[in-house]
Amino acid sequence: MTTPSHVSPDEIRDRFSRAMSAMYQAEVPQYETLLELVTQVNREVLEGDAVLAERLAAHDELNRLGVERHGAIRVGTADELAMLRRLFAVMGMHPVGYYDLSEAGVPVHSTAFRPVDDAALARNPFRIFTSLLRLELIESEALRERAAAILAERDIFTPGARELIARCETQGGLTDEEAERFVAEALETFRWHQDATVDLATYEALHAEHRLIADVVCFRGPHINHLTPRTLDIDEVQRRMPAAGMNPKAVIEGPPRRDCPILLRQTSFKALEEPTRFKGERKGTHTARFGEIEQRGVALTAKGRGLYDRLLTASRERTQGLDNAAHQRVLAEVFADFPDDEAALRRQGLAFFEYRLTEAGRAAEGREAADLEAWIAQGLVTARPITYEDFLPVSAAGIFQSNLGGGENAAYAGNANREAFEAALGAAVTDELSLYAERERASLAAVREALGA
Ligand code: OOG
Ligand code: NI
Repeated sequence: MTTPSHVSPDEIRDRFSRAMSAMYQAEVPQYETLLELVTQVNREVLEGDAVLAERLAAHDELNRLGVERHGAIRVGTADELAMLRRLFAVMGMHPVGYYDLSEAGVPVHSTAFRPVDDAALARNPFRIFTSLLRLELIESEALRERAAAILAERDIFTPGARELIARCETQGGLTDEEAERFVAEALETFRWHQDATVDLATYEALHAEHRLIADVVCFRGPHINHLTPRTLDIDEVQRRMPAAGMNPKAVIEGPPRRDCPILLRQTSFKALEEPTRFKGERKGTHTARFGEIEQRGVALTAKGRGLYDRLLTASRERTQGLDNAAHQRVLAEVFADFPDDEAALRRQGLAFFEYRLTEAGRAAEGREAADLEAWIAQGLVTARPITYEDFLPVSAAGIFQSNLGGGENAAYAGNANREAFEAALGAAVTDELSLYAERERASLAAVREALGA
C-alpha cells in the first residue's frame, strides 16, 4: 500500500508521460507541430459542440485530453519484457490485451501497458503499446542465433532504474525524491541512440529478413517510436497535415467517421530517415520514428466487435488501393449496417455504457422498481458511452507497415501464442473486454441500488 510519504503511481505516471513528451519533442521537432495542430483542432471542435464539451467535462475527459498520449516500443527478449512489466507497474500501468501481429506479417506479439481503473484513467491514461520480437519466426538459424547473441549483450535499463524498481517493490512505493530519480532513469530506456551496436553488414542482413528485426536488434534500447495525441476530429487533422509540413499515410485506419464514434481511428505521418553510425565508422540511415494521431470512440462488446471485424473484412477488397476520400466513402457504405445512434448500440448490446443517476434520479431514490429503459426515458438515469482505451491489431498492422515500408511476410502468419507471450512477460495479460464489462456492471448495480430496484 502507498503510505503518505509515497507518491501515488498515478502521479509518477503523469510526471513520466510529461517527461517522455518533452524528450520526444526535443528529438522529433515535427511532433511539436503535430501537438499544436491537434490542440487547435480540439479547441475548434469543443467551441463548435457545446454538448460534447459538457459531456467530456462531466465525465472527467476534458482534463485528460490535453495530456493524453500513447507511445510504442519493441523489445527483443523475454527478460526485457518482464523487466518492463515491473517498470510500468511502478507507474500504475499494467498489461492489458494480447495482440498477434504475425497475422499481419509482422514478427511480433504485443500488449498495452496502461492504467486500468477509472480514477487512474481520468488522471492520465498514458499507454505504451509494447511488442516482443519473435526470433523463432526467423527461418535462418544462423541469423536467429546472431540476433539472439547481439540482444544478450545489451542491458536496456540503467542500474539506477533497476534499483528504484526493486525499492518500489519492497517498500511499496517511492518517495517524492525517489520518484523524480525514477522518472529520469526510466526515461533513458526509451531514448533514441544514433550509434548502432552492430556493423553495417549485420544491420543489412537483419534488415533484409525484416526491417523490424533490424530496428529491435541493432540499437542499445527500445527507442520510443511514436507518441500519439488524441484528437476529437481526425479527418480535420489529416486534412491540415500537409499544410503544416507533414506527410500523412494514405488512409485513416479503423472505422469510418460516424455520429457515434466507435473504437479507434488512427493515422500517422511517415517516419524520419535518421542518420545512424554503425560500428566500423560506417554512416547510414535508419527509419525509426514517426508521428501518429488518434480519435477514440465507444468500446464495443464482443458482439459489437464481431460485427466491426466482419464489416472491416467485407470492406477490405473494395477499399484496396483507394485514396482516403474514396476509402472513407466505401467504409461508410459498408458500415451502414452498424447502428449509429447510442440507444440502438446500447439496446442491441453492441457497445459498453456507464450508467449514472441524474439530479432527478437522486431525488427519486427509493422509488418502486422500474426497468432501466423507463428510468432513462424519465430522465432519472443517463447512459454514457465508455471510451475505448485499447488498440486494434488490424490498424496497428497498417501503422507498422506504412512506417516499415511494405514489411509484410505472409510466412509469419497463423502464429498467435498468448501462452508464450505471458510466459515471457511473467504474468497474465488482462482481458480488455472484462474491464469494460465490469465497469458497466458496477455502474448499473449502483443505479439499481439507489433506485431501489
Ligand atoms: C506499434 C504500432 C501499433 C498503434 O497505435 O496501433 C500502434 C509499433 O509500430 O511499434 O502503436
Ligand atoms: Ni500507435
